[in-house]
Amino acid sequence: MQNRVVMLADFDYFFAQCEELRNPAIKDKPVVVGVYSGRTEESGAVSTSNYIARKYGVKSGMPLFMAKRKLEGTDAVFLPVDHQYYEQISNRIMQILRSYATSFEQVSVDEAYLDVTGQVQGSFENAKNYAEKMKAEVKSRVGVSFSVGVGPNKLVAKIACESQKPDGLTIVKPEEAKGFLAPLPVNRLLGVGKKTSAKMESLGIKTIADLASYDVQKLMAVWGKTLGVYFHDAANAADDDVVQEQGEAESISRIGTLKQDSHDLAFILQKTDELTEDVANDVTERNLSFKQVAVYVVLADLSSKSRSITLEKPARDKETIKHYVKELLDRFLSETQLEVRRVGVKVSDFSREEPSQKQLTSFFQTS
Ligand code: TTP
Ligand code: CA
Repeated sequence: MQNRVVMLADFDYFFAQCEELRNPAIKDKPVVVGVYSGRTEESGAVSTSNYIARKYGVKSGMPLFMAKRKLEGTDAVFLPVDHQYYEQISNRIMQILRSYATSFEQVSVDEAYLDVTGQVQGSFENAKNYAEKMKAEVKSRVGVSFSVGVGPNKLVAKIACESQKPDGLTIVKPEEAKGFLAPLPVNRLLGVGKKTSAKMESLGIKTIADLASYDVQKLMAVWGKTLGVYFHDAANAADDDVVQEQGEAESISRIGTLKQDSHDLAFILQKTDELTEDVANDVTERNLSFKQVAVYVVLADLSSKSRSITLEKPARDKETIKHYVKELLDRFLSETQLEVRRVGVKVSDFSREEPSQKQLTSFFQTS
């Protein structure tokens, strides 16, 4: 098998960086984003903070009153979380990152894995330039910085990424991977929490190197076959978990308002063609095929209707969407006298070739 080149992108101090983006005036101050529980003005916890605030000892999960105390006498800015806004920014970045990868796996609002083996011809030298280009594009188009780890698999990419933040780029070649992990404490591995690392320590296992050279049969005797083998492989920098999209979107849609209410098919199609362009781009970027095309219409009396059609076989192109949107709208307009105010285009019922391997990472996320 060809050497894989896997990247992890992790956005820097994400919620706080989003706040700086919409209000650059706070950039040079400590910025703390928190969830206010509402009981008193002070109660709640820190979600994240920018790196200036971190210098004063502010940490995620810390009570807000404690963060306030640490930042006393500074011009710190405290803001409530605005998930909707962070998701918008995240979606814009993810869309760009997705276009850099053969397969793409978003793991949270601010983290995604990319398999770029094909794009860089398996070369870690090329991967460096490629990651720099990707970082620069996101910086100039969205204004957000992030850190990247590059490795021969997801496990190494993730730990590489953590080793240099913010705005980091850390590359670990396959032949360096074991040595890179060796001195780190075992709790840097996914799935090794407090309890497990305490147990490992009692067996004399402190570093990943200790774990890598520990007898796998003994690990299996303590943790069972699946976990024992996993710990052994992970410590040896072995991980064949594939990068794949999780929880695929069920539909892709766009909606827009007409410049003026209308019953004219040609006029309405100008708008739906624009919307279809966006929908089709998303479909292509996510490497999907759809079997259902739908239009959504809000009429002048503000009532809304939708009409859909199921195709005989999956399609993936813009012209197919345009064709059926026209047919659906034409039929719909013949059924009503009312003018149209807003229109939407939606495709759904997706299919895609996907490997169906049970993943260890999902095993940990659910346990
Ligand atoms: P992280 O990636 O852990 O942290 P970060 O992006 O703020 O900082 P960095 O990656 O530069 O170290 O988490 C991503 C977002 O998730 C973070 O911006 C806010 C949110 N979050 C919480 O709401 N509570 C938490 O306890 C943590 C750790 C994160
Ligand atoms: Ca982050």
